[in-house]
Amino acid sequence: MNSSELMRVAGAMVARGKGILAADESGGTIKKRFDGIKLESTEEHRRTYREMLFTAPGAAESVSGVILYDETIRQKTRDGTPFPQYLTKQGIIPGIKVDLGAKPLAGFSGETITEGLDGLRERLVEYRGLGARFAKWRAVIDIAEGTIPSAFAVAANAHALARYAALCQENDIVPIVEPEVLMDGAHSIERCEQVTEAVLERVFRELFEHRVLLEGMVLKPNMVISGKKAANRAPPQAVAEATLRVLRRHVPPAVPGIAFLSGGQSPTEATLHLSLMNKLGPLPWSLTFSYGRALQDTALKAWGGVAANFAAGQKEYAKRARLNGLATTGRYAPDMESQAA
Ligand code: 5MM
Repeated sequence: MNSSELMRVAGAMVARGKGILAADESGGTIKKRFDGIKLESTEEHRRTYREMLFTAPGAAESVSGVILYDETIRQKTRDGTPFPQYLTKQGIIPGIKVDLGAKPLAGFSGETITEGLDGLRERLVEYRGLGARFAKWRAVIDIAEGTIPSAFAVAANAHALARYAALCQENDIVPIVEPEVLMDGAHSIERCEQVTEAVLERVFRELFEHRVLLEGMVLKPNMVISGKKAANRAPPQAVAEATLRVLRRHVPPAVPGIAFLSGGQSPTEATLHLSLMNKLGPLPWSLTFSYGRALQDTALKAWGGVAANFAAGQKEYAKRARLNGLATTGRYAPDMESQAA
């Protein structure tokens, strides 16, 4: 394990003013996104869409890294440059999703365990050869009435996350550790806070026991937020304060950065929350974004699968990247939304 290389890459992933694009939608998820714009999910359409994002003029100023999917890391720009090489030339670090998805956890109805540890060492070696310098593994924790999440499901997922992280570091790949507490449902912000605390406590215990180098990883958590269907959703300032309270209690300062997922928040909500948190600094870690939907939704709609709208899609994506870049320093304000891209 090359600790100084891991620390250097982790630091670059969470560099001031920049964040990460999550473009690692698996086959089923990208199909769902394309269904929304009535576009067939063919390999060429997926390639074109990713090329639109990766080559967007100006985006590299606010994007430190991109999470790719197994298919995408092997694809090329239309002039034949492999995506990882193209990104690297722009100063953007290529990463790869290595989990194989959340599957039903036997014996625990309604809960999942993320799979993908078998053969992971060998896959990491291959991905590094293809240019990946960081990886991502997402554990999914749902909140529901009664006993969900169970302590067992939280522990099993935390254990898998830590095994993944240790394997990544063994192969000189920075692990993004993503324990996502879902915002589906009608739960309160208080319930989300309680569950997120329990999850992060367990995740860091497992990371410690698996001897993971905290300085060479990035945490990708949910924000502490009301469920989407909650009657009285907590306002942005309460989200920022509750999220920071939990992170301060459970994330050691040795971790260089925290890159949030957006989890179903609207693009503007996700940007505002990030900015408000950064305004509450100084913080012991860099606080940035690793958004999928919140960075892509407006770009996907502007493009709509139409060749003539390629530049319009790029403009929307670059705009969201820039506004989120500002949010990493607490300098975003909602009235910037109406300003030109
Ligand atoms: C881009 O979506 C990622 C892959 O999801 P699937 O495995 O379901 O296809 C997802 O893991 C993503 O990286 C994070 O959840 C962040 O995305 P959001 O949209 O929540 O910001």
